[in-house]
Amino acid sequence: MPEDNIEHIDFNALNKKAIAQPLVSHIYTADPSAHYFNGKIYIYPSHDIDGGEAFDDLGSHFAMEDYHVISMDTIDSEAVDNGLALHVKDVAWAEKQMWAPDAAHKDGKYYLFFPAKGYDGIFKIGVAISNSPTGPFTPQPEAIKESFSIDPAVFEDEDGSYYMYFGGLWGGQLQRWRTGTFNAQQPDSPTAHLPEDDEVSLMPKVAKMTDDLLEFVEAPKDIMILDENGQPILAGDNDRRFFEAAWLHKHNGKYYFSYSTGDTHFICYAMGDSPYGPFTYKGIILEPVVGWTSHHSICKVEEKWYLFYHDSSLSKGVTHLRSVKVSELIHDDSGLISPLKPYKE
Ligand code: FUB
Repeated sequence: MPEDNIEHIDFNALNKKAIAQPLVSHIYTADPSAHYFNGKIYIYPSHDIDGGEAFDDLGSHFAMEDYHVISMDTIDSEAVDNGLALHVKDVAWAEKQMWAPDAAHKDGKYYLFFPAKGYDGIFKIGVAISNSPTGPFTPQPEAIKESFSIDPAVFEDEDGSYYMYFGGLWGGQLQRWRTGTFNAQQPDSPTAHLPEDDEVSLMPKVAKMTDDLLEFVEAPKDIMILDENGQPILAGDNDRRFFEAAWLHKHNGKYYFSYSTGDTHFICYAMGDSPYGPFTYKGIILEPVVGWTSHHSICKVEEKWYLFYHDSSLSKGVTHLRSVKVSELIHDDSGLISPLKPYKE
């Protein structure tokens, strides 16, 4: 239910049919990266504001300036806003657009990974450190070397290795890096430099992280998303190709790479046997929500899995004013994920 039909939506009726309600309603939150650290749930969302920027397909209206961490003692308890965790004015290399972040915990320290646009108009990914999961976080003076684009998601594997997945099309600029350097031509076009429909789609990136989680060990690589015949998903396959919102979780020894299809508004997933892929497309996790974007995370809390996601129901459909929600996610006996409809029929 992207914004095309917003004027026809009865939001009171829709909210009654929603499978979940916003976790907090005093601020707008989006792009929730949820983690279970030391027996408590921590959600690292974007903090949506109306920054007064006009709507465009580069996402200029997503003018976020800071991050707040939301915590919950249990999945049913009240969600608490822990206040300012990091502001763009404290990040030397970043000018604006603090988009979807993630976090990791290692050796008693907490790491906040975040994309932002530098003063040159190019998205990079930064890291900030705290002794507390809720911050405040102290940013590194520079962005992670060889990082680019948006939507970092950091996965800790069972052997203690950490990997960052990232990338996003259109305003997320992934298509501008096809040759390995930033292509600044046609700066106002969200779709310039994309592959043709019959070419292989742009794939998300992965890089293993250094032991101190501050840099990449290796140059970022493509992770391949394949169809049921083992062929890479094509750029024109808009219902299945990667757009943004990378996430990785592991269940019963299998790696699940999930992502948003952007302009077709699905959260879907692909499965593989290695954190580097390849991953084979398996299906939809979440049908479209109200609002253009869909972005999620998947987190195990005790013995159950949960999907954290957002929609724009609280703002009555304003695309850049979103609210984080959570719903239980079921893996069936064969390991497949049961798709969720965000509003009951
Ligand atoms: O919140 C800004 C951007 O919108 C995120 O980085 C994307 O994933 C989309 O949700």
